[in-house]
Amino acid sequence: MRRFFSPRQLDHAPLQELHNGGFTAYAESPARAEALLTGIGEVEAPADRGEAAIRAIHSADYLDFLKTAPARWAEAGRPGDVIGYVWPVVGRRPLNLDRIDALIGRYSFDASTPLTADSYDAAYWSVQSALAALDAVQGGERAAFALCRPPGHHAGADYLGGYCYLNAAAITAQAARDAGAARVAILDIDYHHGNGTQDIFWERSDVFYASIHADPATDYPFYWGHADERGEGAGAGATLNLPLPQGATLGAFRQAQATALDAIAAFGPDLLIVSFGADTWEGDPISHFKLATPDYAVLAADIAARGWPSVLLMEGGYAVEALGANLASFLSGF
Ligand code: Q9C
Ligand code: ZN
Repeated sequence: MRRFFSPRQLDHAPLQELHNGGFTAYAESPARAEALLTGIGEVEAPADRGEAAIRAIHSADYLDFLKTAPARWAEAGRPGDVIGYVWPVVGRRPLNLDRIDALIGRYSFDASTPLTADSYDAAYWSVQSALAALDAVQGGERAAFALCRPPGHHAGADYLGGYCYLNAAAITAQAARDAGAARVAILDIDYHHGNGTQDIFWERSDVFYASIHADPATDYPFYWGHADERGEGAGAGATLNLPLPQGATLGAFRQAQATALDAIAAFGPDLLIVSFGADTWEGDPISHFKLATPDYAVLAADIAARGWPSVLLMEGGYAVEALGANLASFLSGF
């Protein structure tokens, strides 16, 4: 299987995040990418396909914010990376925002996702890796993998969060639509709900979003991913959330995935995009499912058995020592 990654994705390296009431070392580290690379050997660097596909998903003002906020932060005399401390209450008007602290509140939803001077560029190349994988599949490959890092599924059209800045899965889905795929499905099997992806396609019937994740009653991102969220308007029924309790093992996860795959089959996609997170692994430091390394091959084989052309994208996974083996297991199953 062709695999894509750009070394420029390593440049993004926030120092710390606000985690459970204190600052801790940033979990979404460049070391993650290095570890994932050990599991897959040689990778291809993606070509530069430009910003148009990104602009098809993310708003112009948000992209401008991502590029200019680090300099504004420095101008304000702040140390370290851009990080928020005030957020608008839902429905509150974003009036003439000028101060950097107001802007980061407007364009983010948590304090675990610092923005650095290198973040946009690294996220841009993470997206380019995804678009290269899409091109490979459109060129006839059965499946292709992109080592997306920073990850993407928590980022919305105009907000960052959950270690995510640009939503590679959403951008790839839209790029596939624009290249002629009539119906695209996204299967999200990261431990966390992909709130950004859900928000982006919430009212659309042409992109089906199915996610298996920790119940938001107990886990981040809390405000999205409940089972009764099914989409609205034209998108009613085109979102499927399958939350699982903490402690879930392969049996429950595999059954939920079969439910998701059946729903996707009923939808009838031309292309499948998989948001793959290895934070479902039993030893993950911030997550609470109990999948074992060989389980990923089983889950991947179940997906592959459906026969859809598939673009596989990396999302989370924070047990650095196990990432290579878990990714290798997943890709071997496919
Ligand atoms: N105390 C991805 O896996 N921090 N993002 C949670 C819990 C944010 C995970 C803090 C977790 C984001 C792509
Ligand atoms: Zn995750």
